[in-house]
Amino acid sequence: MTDFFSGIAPVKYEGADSTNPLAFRHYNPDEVVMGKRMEDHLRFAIAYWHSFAWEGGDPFGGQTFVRPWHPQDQMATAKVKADAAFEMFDILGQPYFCWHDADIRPEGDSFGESLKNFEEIIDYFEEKMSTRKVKLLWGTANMFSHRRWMSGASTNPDPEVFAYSAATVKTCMDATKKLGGENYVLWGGREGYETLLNTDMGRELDHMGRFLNMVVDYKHKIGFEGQILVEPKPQEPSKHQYDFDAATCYGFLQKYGLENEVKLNLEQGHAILAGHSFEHEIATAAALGVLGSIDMNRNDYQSGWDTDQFPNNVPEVALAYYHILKDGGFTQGGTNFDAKLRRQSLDADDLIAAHVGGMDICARGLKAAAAMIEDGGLEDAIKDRYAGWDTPEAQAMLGSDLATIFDKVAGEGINPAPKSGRQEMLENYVNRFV
Ligand code: XLS
Ligand code: NI
Ligand code: NI
Repeated sequence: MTDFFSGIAPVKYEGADSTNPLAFRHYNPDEVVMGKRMEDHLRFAIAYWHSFAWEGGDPFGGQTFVRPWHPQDQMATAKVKADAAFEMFDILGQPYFCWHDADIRPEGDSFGESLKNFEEIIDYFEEKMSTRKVKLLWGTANMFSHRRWMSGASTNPDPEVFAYSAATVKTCMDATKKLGGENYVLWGGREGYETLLNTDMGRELDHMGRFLNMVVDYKHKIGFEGQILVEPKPQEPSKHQYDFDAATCYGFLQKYGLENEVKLNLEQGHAILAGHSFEHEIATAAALGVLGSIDMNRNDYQSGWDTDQFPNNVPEVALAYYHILKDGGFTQGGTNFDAKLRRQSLDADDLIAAHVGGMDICARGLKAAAAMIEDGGLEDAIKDRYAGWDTPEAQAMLGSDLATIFDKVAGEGINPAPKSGRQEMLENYVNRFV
C-alpha cells in the first residue's frame, strides 16, 4: 500500500449530467453498444511508462514530478511503483495495462542482473494480478533509452547489440506470455538513421526483417497466442525511422514474408507526425488486413513532435473508432493510452482526471461511431458512389486489357459525366453525430 492516491475513491459512471470531475460521464463499461459491452469494445489500457516511469522531463528541463517511488533505480522503489500502479488500476477499473521492461525494473550492471530484477517484478505483478481483473494488453522491450541502443537495436552496426536485442526481446516475450498478455509490441525508435553518410540502409532493413522473423518464430516456438504488433512512427527520436507509417510497414512485412504474421499498433500522434490523420492510418491498416491495436493520444498540431497528450477531440476520435468498428472492432487489440500529463500537472488527481477524461472522450467517440454505423448514411453514400461497379460489364473490365477497353471506348463513344463527391453533405452528416 502507498498513500499516493489516498482520498481518491474508485471512479464510477455517473451520467452526462454529473459535475464530479473524477466520475465517468460517458464511459459506462456495461452499456451495450452494437451488441457488445462498452468495456469490451474499447479495451482500455494504461501505459506504465507515461503514468509511472516518466518523471516530467522535457528537452529543456529535468524532473518535475516527485513520487514515492523515486529514485527509480532500486528494487524496493520499483515495488512501490508497482503498488501505486495497481492502486490506480483499482481506482480506474480499466481492464488492461502495458509496459516496457525498463519501466518496471531497475537497470542492472549486467544483462543477467537486469533480467533478475525484471523477473522479480514480473512475479510481483503476477501476484497482484491473481487477485484482480486487470490484464496485460501488451508487453514490449525498451530498446531506445539506454546508450547501448543509440545506433539502433536490430539495425545496429554492431552484431553484439543485435544479439543483446534478441536476448532482450526473448525475455520480454517470455514475461508477456507468463502474464497472459494478449499482444507483443515492437516500436523501433532507434531503428532508422541520423545520417545516410554512415548508414547501410539495405543491410539494416535486412537485419530488421530477419529479427522480426526470429520474433515470430519464437512466438510459435513457445506457443504465445498473442498478436505480434509493429508500431509505426516516422521520426523522433531518430531523424528517419524505417517503420514510417502503416503503408511503409506493410511493404516491409510483405518483403520479409510477415504480412500474415504481424499486425500494426497505430498511434494518433505518430499518424500526425507522418503527415496523416489517425483515421487514415487506421483505414490503411484495415484495407491491408493488418489493423491490430491502437495507442490513443493527441498531438499538438503546432509543435511538430510527439506530445502524447490525452485525447480531447470527439470528432477525431469518433472517426478513428468508425474505421475500427467497420473493420469488425478489436479482437486481441485495444485502446492503450500512450499519453502523459503535462509536466506542470503534479498531483495524483491530475493523473486520474487525465485518464477519466480520455476514457470519456473515447466512449463518446465510440457511441458516435456506432450511431453512424447503425444509421448507415456514410456506408450508403459510398455504396452509391461506387454503384457503377456493380454491373457485370464493369466487373468484366477488371479482367480485361487495355486494347479491348480502348476498342469499347472508341467504338461506343464513351464520355463519362462527372458526379458530385458531396463532401460538405457528408461532413454535415458526421456533425449530426458528434
Ligand atoms: C513512442 C511510442 C512508444 C511505444 C512503445 O513514441 O509510442 O511509447 O508505444 O514502445
Ligand atoms: Ni505508442
Ligand atoms: Ni508515441
